[in-house]
Amino acid sequence: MIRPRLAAALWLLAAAGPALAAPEAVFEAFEYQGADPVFEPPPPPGRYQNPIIAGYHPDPSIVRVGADFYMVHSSFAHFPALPVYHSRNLVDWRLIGHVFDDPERLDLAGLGTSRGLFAPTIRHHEGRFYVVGTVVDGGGNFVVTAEDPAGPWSAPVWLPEVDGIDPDLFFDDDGRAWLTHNGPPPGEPRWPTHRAIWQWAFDPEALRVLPGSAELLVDGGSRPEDEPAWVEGPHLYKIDGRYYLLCAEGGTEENHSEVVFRADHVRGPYHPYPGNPILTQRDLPPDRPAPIANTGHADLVQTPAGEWWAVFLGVRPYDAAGHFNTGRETFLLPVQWLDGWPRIVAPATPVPWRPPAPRGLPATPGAEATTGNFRWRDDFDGPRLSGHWVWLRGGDARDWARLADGRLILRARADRLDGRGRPAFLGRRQAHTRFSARLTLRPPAAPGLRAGLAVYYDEGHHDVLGLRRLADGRLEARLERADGGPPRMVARRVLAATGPIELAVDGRGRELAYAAGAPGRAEPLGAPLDARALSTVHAGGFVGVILGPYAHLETEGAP
Ligand code: 6LW
Repeated sequence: MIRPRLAAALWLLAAAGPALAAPEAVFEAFEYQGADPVFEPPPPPGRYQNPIIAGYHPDPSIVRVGADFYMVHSSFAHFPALPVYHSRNLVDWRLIGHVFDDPERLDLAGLGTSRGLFAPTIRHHEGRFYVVGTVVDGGGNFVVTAEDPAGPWSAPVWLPEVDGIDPDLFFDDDGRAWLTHNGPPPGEPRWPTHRAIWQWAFDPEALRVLPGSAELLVDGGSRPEDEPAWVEGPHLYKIDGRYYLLCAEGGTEENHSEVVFRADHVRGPYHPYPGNPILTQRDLPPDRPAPIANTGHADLVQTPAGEWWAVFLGVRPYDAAGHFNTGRETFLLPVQWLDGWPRIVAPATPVPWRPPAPRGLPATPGAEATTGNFRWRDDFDGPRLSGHWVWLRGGDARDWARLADGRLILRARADRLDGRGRPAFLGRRQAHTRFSARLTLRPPAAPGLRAGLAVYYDEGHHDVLGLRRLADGRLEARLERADGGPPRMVARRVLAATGPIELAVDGRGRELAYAAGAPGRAEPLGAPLDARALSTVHAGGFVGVILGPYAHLETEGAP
């Protein structure tokens, strides 16, 4: 007989919650295979494939140090945050780390998926790497430094004086440094999307801006009389004795573009290039075949041989209405110089899919397949999680995820994908419009455990193909979709299999087809779903789809 006190203590222990008692889901492998027709066959020798990084990697910023190129990207509420890539030849890349991988140093709790880390800039000066960026709806603008861009990076130093987003750092040859960023215009905005570019003197030792040093560089954009939208994403360079200021303009959708200004002095006045924009695809018909669209937000880099190249973001829509689920990706093109002005793409000219590669550059050691129809498989047998897995809103994934004996074990959490918490979910980026992903897992046994595959755009837009035990012990596969509201059941089936189960999703442009069953014998679950529900055009925001294993602790009465 249990004495009342002990019984009460046991009850308290149980009621203390899921953290103690939460069941675990066991995943054996995840395999992803791209199948986009534009990537077939692979490019001929001497040419490279655009995008250079396929799948959501927007707002690229690039720096060269000696023979090495480093690139960073926005990552919003995904964590680890701000991926860092390395290359020697600009076309082959390897993920070497993240600017933020310590959950103690970045608070993303409660943020919308498309808030958090916007547009960083990476620069190098006297042996130190600097990244400046913005945590939107969080700490605002910050600077971090590192000796090695693979990390460790310092704790962020916040720049409370700096309003707005998209900070850039520029080290002049006279030893002075400047922080240039997007902010509100002086006075009342004259049109709803009226923004400005501001500049502060920056102290690279104290890591702060000089109080009172802010000056206005650009008010409104390249042709203010046209009321351009969202001048932002500034990057400043000194080339042949003159200052060049590149900015994104037009908004990050179909009117996106890049414009350039030039000045004889770092503080201006900055004059717009009469031939602006220097990059856009908005002047092309939306129903052109295999479009690359929404291009803008560029950063320039010079090779050791003196050639200039631009990295920028673009998207690959799968229909004439501009839908894409792969987010904004990173593209590369050479810069042409015309009368002392840089140009990335001539007017009304499509961004080429396979341009000639930069010449004379060495191979990238350990290069990964970051474009083309790559296959990516994780058997969960490494010592730690691959850096290509991300989770939502920071925190330490070791609280709920671990690797053991070649398996990934997720401790189920009550946090749901349609909330603003930290669900037990690991996602990798969807890098193709046509793709196939397969997740193998053990059938869950514990009551209340739902384990499966999530295809996630944001808290309002995602699919979950999950397994759970019914009260009678049978195993059910159930497909749910959230499209602007709580998730709704789309299809379900009782599975006869007793061993491991394969959950599959096949992307086919506008369709997402789900299947479940014994490995290699998964059968369709319901009719294919409309992929557009998980697109940026439909859902809004700045991210792309990520997909992978998910474990949820269902509470009484949950759908
Ligand atoms: C980024 C801005 C932009 O801060 O989109 O395309 C915003 N340009 O510069 C979010 O990525």
